[in-house]
Amino acid sequence: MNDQLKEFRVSNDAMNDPEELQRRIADEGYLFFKRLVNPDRLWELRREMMSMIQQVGWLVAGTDPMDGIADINMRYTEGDNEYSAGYAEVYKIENFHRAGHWPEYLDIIEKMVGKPIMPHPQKIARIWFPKYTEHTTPKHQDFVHFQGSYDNITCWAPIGDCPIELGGLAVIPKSHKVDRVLDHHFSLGAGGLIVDETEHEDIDPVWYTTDYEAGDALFFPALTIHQALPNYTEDKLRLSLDNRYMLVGDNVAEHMLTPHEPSLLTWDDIYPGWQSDDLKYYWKSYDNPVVEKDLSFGEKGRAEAIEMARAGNEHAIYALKRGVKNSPDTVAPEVLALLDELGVEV
Ligand SMILES: O=C(O)CCC(=O)C(=O)O
Ligand SMILES: [Fe+2]
Repeated sequence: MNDQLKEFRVSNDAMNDPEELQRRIADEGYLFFKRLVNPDRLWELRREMMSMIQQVGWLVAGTDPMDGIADINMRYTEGDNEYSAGYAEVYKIENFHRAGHWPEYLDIIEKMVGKPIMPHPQKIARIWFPKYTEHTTPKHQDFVHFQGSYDNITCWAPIGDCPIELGGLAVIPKSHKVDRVLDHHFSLGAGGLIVDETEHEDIDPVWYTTDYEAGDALFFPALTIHQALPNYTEDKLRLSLDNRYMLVGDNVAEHMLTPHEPSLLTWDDIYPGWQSDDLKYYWKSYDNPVVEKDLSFGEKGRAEAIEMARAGNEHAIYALKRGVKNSPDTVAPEVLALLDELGVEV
């Protein structure tokens, strides 16, 4: 393990002790379990998802999809139209959505929160290309993206093994104790927002992670600071799940009732190939209050990107160019004028 990274505490010893789990997550701001789910189920899901990823052309043809050998001429990420095209095919896979409802996850989350929960309809898969590290998910608190309630729980799980060099998730224990949403700033990485934990004296900026194995799962509440580690492998894709769970009766932000945005899909695009109906629109039988998405976090990041681009920041210029390329119809005239002024070809 990298010198600066510490190893997670494993909480399997407390799996059947809800009070102890509640104490630990309240104190540490995360819970990590080894082999919470039978690894075979993850390997099966990996086969299905990686086979699709190979079909969309992102894995080297003729290699075993289980090895996840990326064609690195095709490095795409969230925000690229090319990413959306491939991700949409993966996003339609029924078993990928079903994984967010596996009883192993639901049972342990109910124990750690001590109340009934509902999985958010918006499931997320991360398909991370090697050596594309400028786009890695930066340090953040999930609330800025998923909103609704501080009590939401994120579950992050690799689909297969995920040693540190493949870029798994790392957290700062106890960082949730800041008990507020910290200022986030523009970042080129996934989600587009980064927090600087060193600006806050009440946070001890020590990062914890592990060499994840198939079946392992990490859980944390919406204020815990975390990031993905860079995928430094030569040629391997990192494939993982990140799903969110809410207390029944809590607020849910409206965008969490829709498919993950980079897929550019609606539920009606997703459902036709499914074998079973039980998960289709399942959330409609709950009456959780739906609240509007707070756009201020993203708007602040975009405003900063414009300022930083004006000052010559390469990441900000890249992000603005990407916006123009992928959503030419919605791009602000101010952005076009700025890129023109900077002499940037789009
Ligand atoms: O896997 C990633 O790159 C980001 C995941 C993340 O931020 C999360 O699970 O909340
Ligand atoms: Fe996150």
